Amino acid sequence: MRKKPYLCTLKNMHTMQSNEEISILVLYTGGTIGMMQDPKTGALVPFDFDNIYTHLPVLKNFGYQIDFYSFDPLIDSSNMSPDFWVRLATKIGEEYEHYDGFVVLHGSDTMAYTASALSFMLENLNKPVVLTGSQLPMGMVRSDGRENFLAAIEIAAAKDEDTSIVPEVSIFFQNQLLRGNRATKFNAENFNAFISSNYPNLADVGVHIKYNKERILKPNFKKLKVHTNMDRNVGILKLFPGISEDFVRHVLKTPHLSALVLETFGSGNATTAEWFLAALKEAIDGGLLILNITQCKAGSVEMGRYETSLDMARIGVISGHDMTTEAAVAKLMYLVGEGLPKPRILEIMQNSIRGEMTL
Ligand code: ASN
Repeated sequence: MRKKPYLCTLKNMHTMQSNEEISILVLYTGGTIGMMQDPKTGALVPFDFDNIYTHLPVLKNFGYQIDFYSFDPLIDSSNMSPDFWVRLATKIGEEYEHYDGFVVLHGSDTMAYTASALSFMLENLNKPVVLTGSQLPMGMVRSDGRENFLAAIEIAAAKDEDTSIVPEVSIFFQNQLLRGNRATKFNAENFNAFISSNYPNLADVGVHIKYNKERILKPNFKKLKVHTNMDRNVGILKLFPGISEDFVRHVLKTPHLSALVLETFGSGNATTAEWFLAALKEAIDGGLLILNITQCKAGSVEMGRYETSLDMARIGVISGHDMTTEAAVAKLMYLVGEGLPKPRILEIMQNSIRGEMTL
């Protein structure tokens, strides 16, 4: 689709014409997938993109036009930030018309946050944006990075006739393609590091790539709109038995706090202590948005099911339904950043706008 040189371009002249017409942009942000051991300290540090190319000459065999763009500096994804998301979304926006699909190489630690953020920032996305990474550096013999990267490329390039099969933000990790804003990193060691408990896989990869087409978002063929005003004043408060009034009140009084994800127990339950409800009510009356998200990895908030969530609903805490914490944070950053009036934000929070919740 495009022929603009980047860091390097791989092309196999011996493959089918149709493959050669497909172009993929790989955006490299850092993370374990492209790391190597620092000879002095022994710690894992990011390396130049050229090293990935050295480890994956097989990329040529796809026959696609594959271009690479490296961010500078490359980062461990623990250093990911809304500023970086803006750079990433802006780059995808700038290159959108030139490519058929995008693969984002990203550290796994905060990949679900980035995938969620991109899903909201890229409105009317009609092309694949596949995030992938690895648990072991690509340079290691047993690395999972190689398979993850190659499958992500194939998925980003996959089309039915002229239409991308997965025109949404997704995460590919160890044989599974997950909706980006439904995924969570749940395992720090296993290659199978991500789950999407509340939404089925978009595809399963074995001998064949089996797309779950019914569950993949349909393209709307509208023009891409990139939103870059992510509000930074969003917080998370995780409840635990014994949480103190002082602590809760300090969090709620954080200067400029605009929205808070309250991580509750089970189906959205919390202590019924008077001080707790009074503190939340004061904050809500003062303009704070409080969203109820369960600490459980699967299932949904159901406010009013138990007495321990009834009062929260009454004072104006809103239900996050079955959204992940990552999606909740990103959605709040996006909606508050858009400068929408509070009633409109509350309304949108009760609707799924990018497939992020089941209603
Ligand atoms: N710390 C790494 C990162 O998120 C972990 C990984 O990629 N597996 O960048």
